[in-house]
Amino acid sequence: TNPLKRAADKATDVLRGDGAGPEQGIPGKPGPEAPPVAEPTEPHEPFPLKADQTAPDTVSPTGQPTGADQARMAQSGSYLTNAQGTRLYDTDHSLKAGPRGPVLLQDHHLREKVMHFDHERIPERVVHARGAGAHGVFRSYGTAANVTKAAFLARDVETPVFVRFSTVLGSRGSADTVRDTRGFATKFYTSEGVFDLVGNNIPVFFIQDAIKFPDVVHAAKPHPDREIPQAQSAHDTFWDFVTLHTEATHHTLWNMSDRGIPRSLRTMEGFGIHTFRLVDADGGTTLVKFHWKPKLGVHSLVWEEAQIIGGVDPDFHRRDLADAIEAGACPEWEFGIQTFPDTSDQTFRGIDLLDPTNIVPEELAPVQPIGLLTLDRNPSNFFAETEQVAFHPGHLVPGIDITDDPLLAGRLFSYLDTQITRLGGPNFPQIPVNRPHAPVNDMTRDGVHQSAVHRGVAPYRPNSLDGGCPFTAGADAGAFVEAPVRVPEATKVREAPASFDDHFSQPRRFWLSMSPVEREHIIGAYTFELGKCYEQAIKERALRVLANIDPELCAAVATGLGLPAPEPTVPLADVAPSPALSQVGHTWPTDGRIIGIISGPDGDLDGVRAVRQEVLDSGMVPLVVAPRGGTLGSGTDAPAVQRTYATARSVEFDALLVAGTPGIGVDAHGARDAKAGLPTDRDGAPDPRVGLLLAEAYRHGKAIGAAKGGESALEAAGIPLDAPGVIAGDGATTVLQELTRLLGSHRVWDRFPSTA
Ligand code: HDE
Repeated sequence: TNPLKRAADKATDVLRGDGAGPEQGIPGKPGPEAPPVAEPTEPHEPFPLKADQTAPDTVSPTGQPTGADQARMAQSGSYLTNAQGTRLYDTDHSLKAGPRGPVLLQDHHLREKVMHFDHERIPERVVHARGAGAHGVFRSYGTAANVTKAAFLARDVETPVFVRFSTVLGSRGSADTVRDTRGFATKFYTSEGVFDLVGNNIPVFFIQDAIKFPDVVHAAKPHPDREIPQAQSAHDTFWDFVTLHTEATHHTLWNMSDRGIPRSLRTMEGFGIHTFRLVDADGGTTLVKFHWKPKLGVHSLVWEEAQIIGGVDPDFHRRDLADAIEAGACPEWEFGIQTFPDTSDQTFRGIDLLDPTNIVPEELAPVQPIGLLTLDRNPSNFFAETEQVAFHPGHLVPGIDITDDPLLAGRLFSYLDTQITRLGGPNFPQIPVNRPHAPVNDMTRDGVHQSAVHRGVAPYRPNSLDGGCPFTAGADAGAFVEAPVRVPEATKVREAPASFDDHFSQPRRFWLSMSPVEREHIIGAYTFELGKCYEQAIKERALRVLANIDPELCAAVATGLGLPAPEPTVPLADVAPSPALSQVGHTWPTDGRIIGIISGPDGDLDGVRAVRQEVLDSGMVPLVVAPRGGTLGSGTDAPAVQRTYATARSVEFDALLVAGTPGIGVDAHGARDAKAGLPTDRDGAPDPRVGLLLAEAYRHGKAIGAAKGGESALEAAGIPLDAPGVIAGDGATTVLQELTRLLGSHRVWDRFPSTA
């Protein structure tokens, strides 16, 4: 069933209960004619509890277990109450001295309701404020069991998870498709406590030392005077910082590549970035880097699409994730590790593993699959779950430990600290989405928002009054014991190691690994972003950085900016490309891809029906686009219309198929036929918005098909029928088969100039 239709039905349900006068809702005082419609029509049982919302083991003052009951308290019973559980007869009118009289100060319900509302907002995250989350399950293959004793990585173990994806720079209400890094944070509710992997979709970071984090974030956030631009890196302070601070070069290059504008959260890779240390049952250690590989492949938008979506559908990624899960197309990622020997120098093939601006190419250390993540349940309350979830790289379990990456060290401090401001105190682990699924028996007590009622009198150790309880465990009973790593004897310094000084060879490897079309996109991104800067000196400095990555890249961007290309200031690194870094040249599953089927009342309606069914059968999503809403044609099997020419925009579709004549729709104001505004010599031309749909899809390298006369719409849009990725045929379903084949490569890459 179509999630959009379900949403519309829900909305209708909500709208149905109108027409009640206030006095009709007073229990015991029903209105003369109508029943009290303000009451729920169907009193229902409390919502079912979620497995991940069980609380620490505590008791309430009445001796009743809390936690489970607390979650139930959220919404239970059939009647509206105040926050103290007292039933209310009216929540729509303030208490007044007569209907036209002054509002009375004694209205305690008004006071409570508005007081709570006044405090509904909490500070947004200082970074990663804009996010979308989902619940899921992680199934371990057991293939890492020889390198880690972590119970959740043993064979065939299933662990509940909550994942939050985010952009970094924008505010909570900013657009999803801006050019930015994406957060990919996973909370594993393991049997040994919570493990958080707080990663990104880019495997390297801007800085090598946590002490630079306030600097990079201040530079990238909106300018402090006017607070613009929102959620953008295309401004002077960002480029000022990243060109002066050249260790940011590698991450910036990834941002300027297609990785900075993912097609979907479901088609992003994820990376733990830092090198972690796994510990096996015998105490043996292995260094690892964590990877998430999406089953659907790694796909991106093109920049024009990203910009259009920012206005047309700022919730594009959030909606896509929720719709896919609701439709049962649950996104999956394989969890993988690159493993390295835990040597004293912490390097692998000359690559410093403690430097978070480095990757280790997969060709040198393959990513070994160790489990599968499936996101299968949307949050039922955004604030309670996605907003209040609190991640922390220090949430570790036995078998997973940290290394001396100086960036990670600062994070271990920062994430706890920030929750105190954001979530209002130290008891955020008791918020349902943060509660461990393992028993909690700690000795922290009290504090703001304490919701546990702890037992016992001796929250200290050693004690005799609580019988010495609780006991500490040894490593053999599942305790987290730090790996006994030797700390080198050294002098205190504020310095980085010399191995952190190479800022250009890894970016050069990335550039050399890109296909021509990906390079073209990178050039376009730098030209756009630097073109938005006002300061000439910053543009010139940026070109000097680019010259040290690659002269061709530098020259192309310089041309776009109208500036001379400088010479490199360091010798160009002699590095081999890593083909695994390119997103182009593979074939991927087409699950969940969106096919727009354009047709009018005089179009190929049999074709529309047949294509719709085939799209559904192959696990993709058909959206019928027609001149008007309702159904296309009449009769019981008339296809329902999901988008009209007024509501459709090309960016939503992965491929378009015109089935017969598209016809003319009503214009955006709903007042007249769109054709009415056209010059008379355009008579007979299709609706101009169909032309825009097709022309944009063509420009963005999308597969386009036409059947049974739909070709004329393509021609009117200036699309050559023999162009790459344009399929014209007599049978709509035959055309669909070709489109599906093309979708396996995500886009028709041959249509981009660099490959022509
Ligand atoms: Fe974060 N980061 N970060 N970060 N980070 C936060 O924590 C911080 C870094 C990442 O969906 C904050 O709860 C410092 C690297 C994600 O809730 C804050 C440093 C990586 C999220 C914070 C870094 C990340 C955050 C803001 C430099 C990739 C969103 C609110 C040492 C491996 C998590 C919060 C979510 C969030 C600090 C660097 C990823 C302020 C000091 C490197 C995915 O604590």
